[in-house]
Amino acid sequence: MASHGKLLTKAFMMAALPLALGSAFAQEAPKLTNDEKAAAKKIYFERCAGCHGVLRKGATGKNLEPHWTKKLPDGQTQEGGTLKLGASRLEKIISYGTEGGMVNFDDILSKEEIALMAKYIQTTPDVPPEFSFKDTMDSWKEIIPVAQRPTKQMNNFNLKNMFSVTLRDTGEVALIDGDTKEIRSIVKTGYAVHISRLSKSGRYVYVIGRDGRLSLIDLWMEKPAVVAELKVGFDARSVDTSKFKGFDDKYAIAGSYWPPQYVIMEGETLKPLKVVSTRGMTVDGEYHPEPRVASIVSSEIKPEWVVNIKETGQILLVDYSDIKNLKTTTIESAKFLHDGGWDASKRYFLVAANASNKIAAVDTKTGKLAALIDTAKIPHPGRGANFVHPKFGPVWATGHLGADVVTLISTPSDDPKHSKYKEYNWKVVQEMKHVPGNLFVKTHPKSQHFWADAPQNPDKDLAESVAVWDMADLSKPKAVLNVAKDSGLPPTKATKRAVHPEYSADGKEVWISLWGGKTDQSAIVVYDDATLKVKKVITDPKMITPTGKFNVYNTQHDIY
Ligand code: DHE
Repeated sequence: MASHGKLLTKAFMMAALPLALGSAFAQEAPKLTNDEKAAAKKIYFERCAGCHGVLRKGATGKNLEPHWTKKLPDGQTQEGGTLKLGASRLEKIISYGTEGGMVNFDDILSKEEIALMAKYIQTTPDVPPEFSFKDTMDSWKEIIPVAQRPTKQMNNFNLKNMFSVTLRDTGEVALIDGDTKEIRSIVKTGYAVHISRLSKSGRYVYVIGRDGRLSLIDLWMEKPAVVAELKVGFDARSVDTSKFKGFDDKYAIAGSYWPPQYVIMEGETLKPLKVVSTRGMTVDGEYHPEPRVASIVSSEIKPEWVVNIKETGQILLVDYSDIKNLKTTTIESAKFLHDGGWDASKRYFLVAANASNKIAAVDTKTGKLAALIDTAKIPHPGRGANFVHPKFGPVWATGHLGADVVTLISTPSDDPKHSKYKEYNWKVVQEMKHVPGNLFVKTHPKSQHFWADAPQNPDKDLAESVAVWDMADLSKPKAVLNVAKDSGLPPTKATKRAVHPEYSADGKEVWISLWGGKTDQSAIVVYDDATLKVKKVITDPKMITPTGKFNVYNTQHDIY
């Protein structure tokens, strides 16, 4: 009886605890009007949630729950550093960033917005609504049914060399002809559209927006347009199709940040088939309510997708051969999984556990973790880049947001002429000197060059430039190309970030986005890869905030 009583008391205390905490926070938290709260919520979703999570539990960015945001003494950051400037601590962090990798928002948000956000993050986060299978189904639009779509290519474009270009702030993609450099179509897609991926056939482009809207574009139409649409959640980043022989584009999968889940659908219509939650335990054995789906890639050696769960550090191999009886292998790696790409053999998928400063390599043949490699701070590979190092053999490269190097990791190879490099496998064999703030690296099997950007570097000149190495002799000084100057666009006070190098299908050109503000003139600068000279500057009033560019052939075949 006594123990029953104790249990009841404990149960009561457990139930009362959140209320007590809630009221303590409610007393201390700054008061916001409904309008202020709505405005702050919108800014938080658009600018902060990607790194800190909607529940503010932290990932690439720090935890922003009230127990942190209200507790730190003025002048101190969570990583123990100090801030020397005036004004309140949170406003300073938001304005000027921190040495821990938080970027500055003083050029994006007004002073009033910064003050509002400093108050907002001291309040208890709201839990957004869920998005059920029915919600997904209700959102589904088959704009042009398969039977009414063309049966052959109706335009005369060289589709292999078409680029799908993210126009970030207009929620559109521009389809640009790689041969003529003409914009063939501008297609409305989701809000702050994120990435494009190709069907195995190379006919369809799948575009995912940060609002969870997935758009399917048919490149065979006279003017390529959206033929189907689906909302997979409120916030999403990744998409791919089934690429194993016999399942070619039968299914597609899209991963959502909120709610934390993935949706499996029909590949050609986007009709949803299944929604799977990713909530669960982290690799440290703690329950996490918001484990977001980061990168997804399709294996060609098994009917499986590699689905990387950010906060838990679990890598899922989702077997789609029987959707009704879904089998999943859960591989423990490290927390904060983000972006990644294949090694040259396409057997191993290497993914950054960015805030853990590690790269995890999954062996998709055995379904096991092949290696967990320590790297410099905050690796950010995009999809990485593969080449044969003159001294260490096949390597996969990642850049870093938080360190001034590009890391080269030795990868296994079945080619007998590479057997002498076995001893280096899964080791960091070289760190090439670069600058912090790198997001994407790229090369091409037909190229001698290796490209890296630095759009998040606080220095304007560096953020507007890219670096190019000669892979035959990495000891040669790298070339630094100032893309903003090379573009010939009028100089602006705001930084025009040079971002995301992408090769043409033949590996002879490199396209770099010059990502200006929403009202600035932006451009894509096309370089001749052999001479490093500008070949063409693609600019147009409709080319607003271009960021990622996805060459059809290279994306379809995972060439990087
Ligand atoms: Fe991305 C890939 C998430 C901010 C441009 N980005 C990815 C992937 C993830 C991701 C999970 C891997 C997808 C895959 O392969 O399946 N990105 C996030 C974020 O959470 C983050 C940090 C913050 C946010 O709020 O979204 C973020 N990303 C950005 C940008 O600000 C970038 C630079 C500009 C933009 O357009 O938004 C940007 N992310 C990209 C690009 C890729 C990408 C171009 C694909 C790289 C590739 O070569 O495949």
